[in-house]
Amino acid sequence: MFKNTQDKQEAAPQLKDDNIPAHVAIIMDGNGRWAQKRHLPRIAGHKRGMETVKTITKFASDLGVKVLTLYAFSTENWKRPHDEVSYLMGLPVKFFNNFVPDLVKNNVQVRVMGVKDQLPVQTQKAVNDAIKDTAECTGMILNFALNYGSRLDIRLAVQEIGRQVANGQLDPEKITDQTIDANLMTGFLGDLADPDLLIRTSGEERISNFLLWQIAYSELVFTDVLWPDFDRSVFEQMILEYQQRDRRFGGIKTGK
Ligand code: V07
Repeated sequence: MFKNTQDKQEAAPQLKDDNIPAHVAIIMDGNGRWAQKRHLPRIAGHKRGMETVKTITKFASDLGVKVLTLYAFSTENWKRPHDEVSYLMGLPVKFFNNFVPDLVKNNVQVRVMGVKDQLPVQTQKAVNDAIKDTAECTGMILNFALNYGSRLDIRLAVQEIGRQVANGQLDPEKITDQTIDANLMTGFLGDLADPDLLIRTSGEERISNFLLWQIAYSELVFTDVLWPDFDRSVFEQMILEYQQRDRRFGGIKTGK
């Protein structure tokens, strides 16, 4: 009913804790716009955006979200100005230095999906260290999509399946949705691979090559709030919106 969730902020939301989306994916848009509005360089927005990652990670984990997938850098983002790209590539390093001890305290496990070998070596190291240092954590998975694109994800899966068919290891007639699920970059998430809720901030209402296969039945929720301004109360509003939707997966209501 309300598109702009800010309209609803005065009413204290009543979140139902038995219907928290297990997998939430977020397109963290609006960092550059947030900075430009303040006559700051775009990178100042990315810096603030990383603070938001910290707040929202803690909040999602406290709510009982099991997987939080964040679109940190797309395969198209290399087209941005060189200085911006190099600043962005430094963020996983900053993240590792400043946030990882807190994640361990909160039992949050870091995972990264995307093509890692095209990243600068220091970025790769920070990513691998964050994964390694949180590997024993058993709580929420904080899954960064980094140098990720969904068509690339699908193409790589098709190539792998094609190789198995060509080897004679796989009968093409036996290819199922599960075969495809298992070969996508979200395969390690098993039953949790498909987001229940996809959020995009900053007023754009596009998917922009994010998780195309995986969002087949996701609830899509958009907000005008820019990512650096996104906070607990906005996130709560988005989950409330999710809880008010009637999820049917193409069938009819099952009484849940
Ligand atoms: C990035 C901060 C959030 C706003 C959106 C874009 C900028 C966290 C990471 C990250 C990625 C992998 C990892 C640890 C941290 C990150 C990039 C940009 C490129 F293992 N935030 N963040 N990476 N932004």
